[in-house]
Formats: sequence, C-alpha cells, structure tokens
Amino acid sequence: MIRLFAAIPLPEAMRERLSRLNGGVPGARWVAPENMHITLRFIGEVDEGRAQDIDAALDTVTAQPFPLTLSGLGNFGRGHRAHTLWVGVEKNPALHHLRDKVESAVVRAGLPAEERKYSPHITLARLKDTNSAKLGRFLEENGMFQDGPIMVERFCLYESILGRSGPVYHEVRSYPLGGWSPGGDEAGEE
Ligand code: 2AM
Repeated sequence: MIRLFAAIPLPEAMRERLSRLNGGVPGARWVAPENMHITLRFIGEVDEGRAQDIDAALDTVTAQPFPLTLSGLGNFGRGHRAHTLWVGVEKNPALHHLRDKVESAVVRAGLPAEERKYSPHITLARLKDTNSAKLGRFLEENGMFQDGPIMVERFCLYESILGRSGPVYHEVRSYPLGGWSPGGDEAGEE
C-alpha cells in the first residue's frame, strides 16, 4: 500500500520565507520547509493498481497556469483543541477549478468523493495543548503575512511516508499545467 496526496509544490524561496515564521508558539511542531505544499486532494492508502489508475487520471487533468498569493494565518481546531496552524491563500477561483478537476479525476479512478469542504492552506505547524493566548498573539502579530504571487505551473502526486519524526513526502509524479486540450479549456472558454 502507498499513501498518496495531490498537491501544489511551492518554490524554495517561498518555503524559506514561510519557515521564518516558526517560533513563538510553545509546543508547536513546525513543518520543515521541504514538506510545505498546498494540498489539492488527500488520497490516503491505496494499492499499486489503484495508484496507477490515479496517476493515469491525473495525467488527463488540464488547466491553465495561474497566479497564487499567500495571505493571512489561521488555525484549525478551537481554543486548546487547536491542532493545525496554517498560512492561507488569497481568494483564487483558478485554484478551486484545478482542485475540482483533480477531485473528478480521483473519483474516476475509483475513490469515494471528498465530503469535506476544500480549504486551501499551507500547514506551518501541528499543535497540541497549545496555550491559546500565545497562539492568539502569534496570529495577531503575523496575521498580515503575504507572499507571492507565484505562478502555479504544475501539480504533483506525493507519497507520504509516516515515520517517528513525522511524515516525509516524496514527489512521485509531476503534472504540468497549460498546453492544448480537446475540451478547449486552455483557450479560457469556461
Ligand atoms: P494538513 O497539512 O492540513 O494536515 C499530507 O498529509 C497532506 O494531506 C497534508 O497537507 C494534509 O493536510 C493533507 N490531508 C488532508 N486530509 C488528510 C487526512 N485525512 N490525513 C492526513 N493528511 C491529510
């Protein structure tokens, strides 16, 4: 079995800037810059055959490259139950369009549809029993964070290998955006 997810990789310079935010939240486990990405679809554990079907389906996804800007910070989980500290993405219909296409591809490959609403983000840290006043201060101090825009020109399929010191992600396939498509999507006809 192989644990997979589809995501947008981020340029190294951007990941380095993101990693400079780390500090000031006691108990946070900060994500290493090489592990930062924007998930499009978490796939989970699949067998080799299904992984090949997913790869083939993702290979048919067509979309134009698009700009993307990071903006703001937030957390998932309330109060002392906060579990994820993240950087947000400025409103971006093209990103949601790409996510929808990735979602359809994954469903075509035989996976059940994602039930949860898509909230694009970059996880900065995992939290556990975090002091909510300190977290609140961190969010206030860094809430104006902005970075980009970058051009999103590809998305990737990643393998997640769970280990004692956290997951390690490997890019297993890269899917370029742009180019010709029989559906006319690339001509901006939608
Ligand atoms: P997260 O960073 O908000 O946890 C690899 O695990 C990527 O898939 C992460 O970016 C993670 O988002 C995302 N993901 C979405 N749903 C997941 C799930 N049920 N389990 C693990 N990761 C998930």
